[in-house]
Amino acid sequence: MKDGKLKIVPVFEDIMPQEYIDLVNNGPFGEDYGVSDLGSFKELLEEHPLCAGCGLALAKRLIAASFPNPEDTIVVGTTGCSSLSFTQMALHNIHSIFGNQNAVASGLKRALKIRFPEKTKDVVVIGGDGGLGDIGLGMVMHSWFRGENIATIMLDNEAYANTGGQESGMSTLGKVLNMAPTGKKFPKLSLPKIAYDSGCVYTALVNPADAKKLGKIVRNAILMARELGPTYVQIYCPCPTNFKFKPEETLDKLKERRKEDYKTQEFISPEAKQFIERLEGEK
Ligand SMILES: Cc1ncc(C[n+]2csc(CCOP(=O)(O)OP(=O)(O)O)c2C)c(N)n1
Ligand code: SF4
Ligand SMILES: [Mg+2]
Repeated sequence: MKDGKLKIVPVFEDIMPQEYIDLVNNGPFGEDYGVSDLGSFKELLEEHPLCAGCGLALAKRLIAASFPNPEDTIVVGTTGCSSLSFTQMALHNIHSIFGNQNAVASGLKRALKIRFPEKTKDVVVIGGDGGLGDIGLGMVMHSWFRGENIATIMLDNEAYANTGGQESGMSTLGKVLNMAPTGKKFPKLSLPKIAYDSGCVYTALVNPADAKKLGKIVRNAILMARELGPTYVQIYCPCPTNFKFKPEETLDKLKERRKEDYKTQEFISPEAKQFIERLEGEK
């Protein structure tokens, strides 16, 4: 461990897999680490439970490489495939009941500010489209209305993947899924725009084919959430299992959608613009 901030609890030392020990010893903690450094250690242990070719695994690796301060970051997840691999990453993680994530994150952030006034602790929600865009949408939006200092990241696989493929608000118009045999009857929600209108100072739609851009967006969203207010990032995560394509085709799917409706796009408020200019000026 480089700076001693993240440690394996001594009684577990002799039963932890070597891969996890390597992650804690050689991970990004206390280092200036980014997407370009991916591959210098395993951000996500190989024995994770996500399917081969899962877009969530790719997005999570990129996100983990982009945290500005991983040792002082707490991820709040919620039920679904999106939450399955947090324990295979060296991240502080809370699992909340389905849909409650932004309420839990709001309370946690407020408590951390009181408990550690001299330190910066980032609270980042990472959840699926069903948890964030449907069932938890009320709590998500109220955290934005209240101006909570949290970043919210949606891993958008455009379906309820973990329960076998029901449509979500984020599924595209007409999409037929295992448990949506007649096709989606209304269009995909424009959540980045809704988030912007609901008080987020910065929102973005991200295609992981633009990996470096994803890194920058996630980092900026977390830094802005600290100082300015809520931020929202929506990342496309293709699901081979429910959308019935081969695991090795995931990158092709990303590139196809980048040409269509899933281009990386930012919605930047004037204060966020000033903030980004300040950050770039400090480099
Ligand atoms: C309160 C509640 N309602 C429903 C469920 C059943 N459930 C578990 S995962 C899931 C779908 C998750 O979809 P999404 O948030 O998009 O995550 P994904 O699995 O696609 O990553 C549902 C409906 C639950 N666990 N708890
Ligand atoms: S069902 Fe889809 S989203 Fe869930 S782990 Fe498998 S590929 Fe990933
Ligand atoms: Mg989903």
